[in-house]
Amino acid sequence: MAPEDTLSLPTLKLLFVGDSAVGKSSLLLRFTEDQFEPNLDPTIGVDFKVKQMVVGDLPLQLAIWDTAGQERFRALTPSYYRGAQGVILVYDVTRRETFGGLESWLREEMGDVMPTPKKERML
Ligand SMILES: Nc1nc2c(ncn2[C@@H]2O[C@H](COP(=O)(O)OP(=O)(O)O)[C@@H](O)[C@H]2O)c(=O)[nH]1
Ligand SMILES: [Mg+2]
Repeated sequence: MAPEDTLSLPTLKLLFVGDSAVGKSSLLLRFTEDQFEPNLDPTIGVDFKVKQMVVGDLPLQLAIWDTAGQERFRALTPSYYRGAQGVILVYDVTRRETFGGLESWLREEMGDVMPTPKKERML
């Protein structure tokens, strides 16, 4: 797809949310560039990465937002959540507490911005 064609694509904002070091930035890098960087700096999150997809017959653009270590302090800002169409909750299958932590991410952090989330289990 030529870059000028992507400007008019519907764009969905998705966010990664979850405890530190569960693999959010790695998932984003894998999904957008099909790469794995074993020594990814925990504080180097990007604002967002863009990926074009076709879902059914509909071409669209995903803007996927990542944190830059602020999750350590549970201090994601309203601008991070604002306008998001979806949230990807991430946990580490080898650390059970990171799964338990998702409940409080949903309730305490996102309760105000997304009062009635529609949950879709992906994995
Ligand atoms: N074994 C394993 N390690 C991973 C996987 N994904 C990420 N990691 C490692 O887990 C650590 C945290 O990953 P990172 O993407 O920085 O997590 P974030 O803090 O949630 O963004 C890094 O050392 C990664 O290399 C995975 O699927 N398997
Ligand atoms: Mg990260």
